[in-house]
Amino acid sequence: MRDIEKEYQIAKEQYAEIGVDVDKALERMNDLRISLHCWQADDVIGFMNCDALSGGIQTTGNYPGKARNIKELRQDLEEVLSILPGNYNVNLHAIYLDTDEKVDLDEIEPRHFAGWVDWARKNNVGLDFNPTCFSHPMVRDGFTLSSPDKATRDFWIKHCKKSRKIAEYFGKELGITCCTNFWVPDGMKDIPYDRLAYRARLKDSLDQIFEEKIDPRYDIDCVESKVFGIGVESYTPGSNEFYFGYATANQIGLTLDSGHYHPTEYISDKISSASLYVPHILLHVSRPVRWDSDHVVIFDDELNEIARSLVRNDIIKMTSVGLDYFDASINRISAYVVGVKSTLKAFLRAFLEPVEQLKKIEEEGNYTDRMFITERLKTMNFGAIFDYYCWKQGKPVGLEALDEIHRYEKEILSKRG
Ligand code: RNT
Ligand code: ZN
Repeated sequence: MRDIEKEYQIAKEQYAEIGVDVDKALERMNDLRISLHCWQADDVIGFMNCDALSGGIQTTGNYPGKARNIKELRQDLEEVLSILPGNYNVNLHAIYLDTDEKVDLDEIEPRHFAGWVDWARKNNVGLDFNPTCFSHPMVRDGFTLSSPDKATRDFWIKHCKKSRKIAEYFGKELGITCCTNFWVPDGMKDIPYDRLAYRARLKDSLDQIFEEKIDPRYDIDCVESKVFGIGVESYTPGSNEFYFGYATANQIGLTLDSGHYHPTEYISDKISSASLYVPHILLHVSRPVRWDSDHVVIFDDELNEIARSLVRNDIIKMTSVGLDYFDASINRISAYVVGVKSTLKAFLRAFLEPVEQLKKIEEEGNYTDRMFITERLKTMNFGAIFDYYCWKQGKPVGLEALDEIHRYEKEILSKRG
């Protein structure tokens, strides 16, 4: 039998030797509120009778057990939340509305999401929101807010405005700020002739969407850039420069998705810059593989660097940590658990650094000690501390979580058609 508490005590002494207070690090884990994306459970399909995902994003795989309706989706999210330690928001897309009414995206109202508010209260989570500007017939030739066609732009402007009102409603009802993310799939497969006109229209549409001021206690709006997508390889109006400029000029939030840049660019090195210019940062923690492929987040170097960026720069408060990936080739509950646990581990590990000491060493130009201590940190036993963190919250530790995932698959997922 493992003695989790004893292992924890040993690791704690190790950390004390390099000047880290482990109990304080664990307390700081409470500052985190991860935004759990609802769309891993059903491969980004939603409940608006859409049969295929479009807009340059794709899921591959047909692992059995995907959530087919709102009941199953909530059941899965509850299962995920039951396995994980920590605090959460659940991140909804507009297509996950809860209603029998036949409404189109430009007609959605808070009442169509009242069921989610009840559910969130019951499950002790906040809610985040996204207008869904894809997988819909009004995406005209691949364009929404930047379309040359005014009727198309107006439809999506209306949808985005309605979305902000739903976000405000979530924030008011739950007393937890709703972070709303605006991402549009607009772009061109081949080389555009006029790069400016689409951007000018996108800017004008956004100006209309954000015209109404909403109390940031309820809703914080963030805009998400992307360098390219499937079918829009040559040009996206909503590039990094476009949205970095837009968010800075208009003082709204900036979303940084780890899969949305050139392969040698990392969002971990963008976070600190953004923190100087925009009021809020929303992370879409994802994992690109060669291109924007939204793989399940794992405990890799970039994830650790992202967490360090927030912790070392002390900017957790101005940041929402959202996950954004969708893998249909493995058990979807496991995909959630691995992604979230990896993220939690990365943050815990970042909290277990002697931050002030290392900053001082660096400023003194003492790069010898900087290298030595940061290398030493890499093999410290933070795993024992993480297990203790899960155990203390009454959550499954290590492979126990996998046993639970297998049980759920056998009893629930395998019975879905
Ligand atoms: C797409 C963007 C966007 C979506 C979600 C579903 O490339 O990352 O955030 O993944 O809105
Ligand atoms: Zn994203």
